[in-house]
Amino acid sequence: LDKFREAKQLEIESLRKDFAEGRIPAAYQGERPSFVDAIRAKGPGAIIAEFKPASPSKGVLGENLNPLDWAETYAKNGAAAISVLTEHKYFKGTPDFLFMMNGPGVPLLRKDFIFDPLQVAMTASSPASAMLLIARMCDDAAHLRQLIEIARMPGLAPVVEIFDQADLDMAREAGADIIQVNNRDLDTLQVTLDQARKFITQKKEGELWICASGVNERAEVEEMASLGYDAVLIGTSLMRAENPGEKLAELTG
Ligand code: IGP
Repeated sequence: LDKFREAKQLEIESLRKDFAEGRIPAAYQGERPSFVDAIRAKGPGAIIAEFKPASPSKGVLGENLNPLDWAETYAKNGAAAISVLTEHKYFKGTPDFLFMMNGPGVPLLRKDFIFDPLQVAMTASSPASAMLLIARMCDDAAHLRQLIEIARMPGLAPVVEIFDQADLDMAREAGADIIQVNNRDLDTLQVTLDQARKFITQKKEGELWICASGVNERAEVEEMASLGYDAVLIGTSLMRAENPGEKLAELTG
């Protein structure tokens, strides 16, 4: 995770400078459709469809992609929410995607490496409904709690990603209520759905759980739904599909 952290340093420094000099972006004034309600409305195994032009594990996934076209395709074919990569160096994303993909009205989840309160505050100036916070990028539970609380102020849903038991314990201690189990080890890039199978046994009443990474087929979505996952987040297999709309419809069931 260190390389991802490092990729954000310049951006954080420039945010600091902007804030220090009074260039504080206004909060987004439009509607933020509820991320949690949209997932609950689709029932267990709702699909969060991800848009990313590239990834560290698979390299470039597409050239000159039109973010709005993808958002419309995802909206039309049953996505409960759309995950949008805004990280530039490894995923070829930009925060502009959040504005470009806002049209269809499906809640947007900002996917990036966010561990500084200013990055959280900045997200409030975009139309995102939710944002990813990776537990282990934080120094401790108090740090994570601070990010969670800043996210909630303008109505953004904080999604806390975990890889192991210590992460889950930290997420709970920090007051997280949306837990995302990442099946991909971000250091080795190895994927196993056993991660998702193992942790879901600890789901508590009132929490929303998301299974992320390595899901390719409808049967896997059904298994995750039956285990208790409220949503399954799918990126690569949609980005690489011959016909992403058809693939999403098939995954949605
Ligand atoms: C998507 P996949 O295997 O469907 O492409 O996985 C998603 O889980 C992944 O993009 C992701 C991610 C992240 C990206 C999960 N957590 C944290 C960046 C940062």
